Amino acid sequence: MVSKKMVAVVMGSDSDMGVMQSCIDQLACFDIEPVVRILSAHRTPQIAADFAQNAAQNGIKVIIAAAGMAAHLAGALAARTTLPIIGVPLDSGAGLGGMDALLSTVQMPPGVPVASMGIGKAGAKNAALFALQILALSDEMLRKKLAEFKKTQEKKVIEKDAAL
Ligand code: RP5
Repeated sequence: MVSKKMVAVVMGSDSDMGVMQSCIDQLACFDIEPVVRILSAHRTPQIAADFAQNAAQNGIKVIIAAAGMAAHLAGALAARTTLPIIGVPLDSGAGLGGMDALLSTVQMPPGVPVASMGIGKAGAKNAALFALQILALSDEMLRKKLAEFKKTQEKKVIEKDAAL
């Protein structure tokens, strides 16, 4: 049985919330209310480290970590826990389109994996779905809900195609 606080959604700044709300909303569609925190690898390094170190014993199973610019948050958390870390690189408006954050998130050294999603809102939504898929490995009800989600998504595209 999935409990509501099994997923954490952390982000480097409150300015990231606009995009990360779509991750939180997607989790809510599956009755998951995540632990949401603003933690920064650079501005609050010790608090971020403590969060990662204590996450498993606090009942968290998956951590979604979003950040822009030199996005070290996902990697910094991954260094301190064996929980799966899903990274969401964000476009901070620095003129690089989020490529700065993408490379900072995805190019982890061997031994410290981060599952990086794509940049921005699509990545935020996919992070939620990926977290749900991890939880669904040990939750049959959740697996069924995810299968229904895919069917509904397929139906919507078919209807749009038919309406052309
Ligand atoms: C990153 O720097 C944050 O994740 C955010 O995307 C970016 C800019 O932060 P603010 O200056 O808006 O707080 O650490």
